[in-house]
Amino acid sequence: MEQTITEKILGDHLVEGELTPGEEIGIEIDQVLTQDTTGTMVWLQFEALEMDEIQTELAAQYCDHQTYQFDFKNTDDHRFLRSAAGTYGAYFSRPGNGICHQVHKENFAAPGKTLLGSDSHTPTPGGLGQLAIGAGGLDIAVAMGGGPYYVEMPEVVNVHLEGELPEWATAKDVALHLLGELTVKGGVGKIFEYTGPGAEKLSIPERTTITNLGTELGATSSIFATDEKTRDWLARQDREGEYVDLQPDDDAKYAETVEVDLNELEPLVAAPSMPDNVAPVSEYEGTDVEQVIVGSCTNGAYEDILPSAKMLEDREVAKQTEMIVAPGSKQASEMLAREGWTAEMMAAGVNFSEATCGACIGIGHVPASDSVSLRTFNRNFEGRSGIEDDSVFLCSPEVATAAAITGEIVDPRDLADELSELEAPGLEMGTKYGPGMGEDDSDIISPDEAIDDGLVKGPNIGDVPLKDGIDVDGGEALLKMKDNITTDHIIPATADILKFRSNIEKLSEFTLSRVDDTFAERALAADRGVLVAGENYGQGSSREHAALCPMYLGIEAVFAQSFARIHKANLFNFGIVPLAIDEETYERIDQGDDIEIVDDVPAGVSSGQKEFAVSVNGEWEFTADLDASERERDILAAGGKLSWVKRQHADGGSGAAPADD
Ligand code: MIC
Ligand code: SF4
Repeated sequence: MEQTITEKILGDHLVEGELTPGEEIGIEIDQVLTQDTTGTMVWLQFEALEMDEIQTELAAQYCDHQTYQFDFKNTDDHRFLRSAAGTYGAYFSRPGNGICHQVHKENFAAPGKTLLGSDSHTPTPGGLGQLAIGAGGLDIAVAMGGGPYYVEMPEVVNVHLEGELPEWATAKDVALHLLGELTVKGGVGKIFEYTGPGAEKLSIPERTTITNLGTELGATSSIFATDEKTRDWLARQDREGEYVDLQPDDDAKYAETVEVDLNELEPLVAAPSMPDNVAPVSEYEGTDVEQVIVGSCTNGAYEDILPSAKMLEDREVAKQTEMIVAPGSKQASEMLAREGWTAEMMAAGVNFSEATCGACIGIGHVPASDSVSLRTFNRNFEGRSGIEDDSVFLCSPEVATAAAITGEIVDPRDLADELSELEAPGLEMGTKYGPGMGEDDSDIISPDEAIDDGLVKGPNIGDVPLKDGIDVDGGEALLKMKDNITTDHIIPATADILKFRSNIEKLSEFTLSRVDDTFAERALAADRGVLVAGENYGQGSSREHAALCPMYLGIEAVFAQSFARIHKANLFNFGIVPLAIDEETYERIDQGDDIEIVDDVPAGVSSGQKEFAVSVNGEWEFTADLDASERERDILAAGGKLSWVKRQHADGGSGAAPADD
């Protein structure tokens, strides 16, 4: 049968199920990645599963989100992560070496392989033909132990690109255009496969910007075919041998096709505070800008920053504006520095940061109150920058730099008209990538180089809370929330809170504080309760803490109109029942209502019951749906995935070991 690229890679890795959209499949994972803010739980869970060695071909631990180490707790986390990587056999990328997606792309991403990562932007190396998926930490721990990864077989969508990007339009604008058209829910249950003559013209850094932003569409993953550009890019990283030719078959069947004519794209922005709030830059022209940041896992490559450097040559950052450049990796920083571009940018007034996520989640460079910040990042959820009423625009490095030069939002095409000598920088690939690559990289400690002296746990590294079985009958609707509640609302990632990622008891005090700062206290006092939400509950990051902390506070079920993919899996993994409700029911429920699930939930979960009768204040009833596979039901019945895997071990089952073909 004629196949898409996705079907080919999934077919090669399939250990359970069939490639029918909507059906659950189990796939073998070749590579895993984890980072500092989700990694501590991954390794604590790996330890709790009593694993002694990594079973995947490769595992890599990055220290990238909080590298400033403001607090010993962060430094303790990094030390623990290094000890875990050494103990169990993972590569360890030192703090400051760069953002996981960028560094993984440079060093390990390989076409045709599967990658599972405890970060939602794991699909980034899809631009190199790798099938990469983001998941919760517990799923990573199990995959690292050799267990298959289970996911609903997505629909494969063909994004057919025609034409060529005009001057000043960039790969970021391709992704923003799609977000504007399809919204942050548009990709749920889908993989986007980019094809057509327009796709062939894009370089690898441009492709990976697009696959990175596929996450904001809610997509399971995004992928490009491989070609000479892929081979050339791998060769630049000294990894040409890993090239694999990957093309969709001529008559491959896609669930739908989205056409994009690159010639028609123009510079765009995502206005505050959602990545799909997209408009042409010209709509906001003249808006004062106090801060500009270029970098992140979306636009942090050498090729993303070079246009900014070129635009700033012989120019200055406007006096009323601060410009920060935070490259995505040390490789990018080093290349810019060796070629003199860093000095040029510094002379123009740029504040150069180390290669870190930092500002993307409100760690450093928090915008001033009542100010506009333009960032080349992928998320502008309200409050994520570290200040509640923020006003963050997302855009390309070109649009960001044009604003830095003028101090206000300006269409770079208009600026070029005004400044006759300002030319569109276009794309220029680096000449020398390195110097350190792969195992020779001084900032990556290979499993062989590790000084393996067991796990080193500081006082902030807590235990993984375990739940045994489910005992769900409802409780007070402790919070009613709107559509598109992000995991940044559920567990913010700003510096003051992030340091408790390894200490669930403490972290849970901040649960849903961005929606209602009395929530955690009320939930603890109530002992048990439920949450109510609109569409796309839990969108955004993969952080399992957004399920773990509510579980710790006694949340038994979430009633929502729909759920984001990774978060729904995390709810199952921590024994919280995700129940779907319709809009009418959502409108009728009030915060504070007494929600009693009339049916016996443990029995219904185990017997495959799909609809559950629910009574509100003993006055009216509705039906809520449990859309779960048999495996997800077993996980719920066990009280969560950790207990489920442990039970399987005790029963002599396959546990985290791979299922037989
Ligand atoms: C994000 O961009 O929100 C993060 C921080 O990278 C998260 C991971 C986390 O919460 O630790 C993600 O995208 O999964
Ligand atoms: Fe880091 Fe931001 Fe990318 Fe998340 S989205 S991995 S915080 S740079």
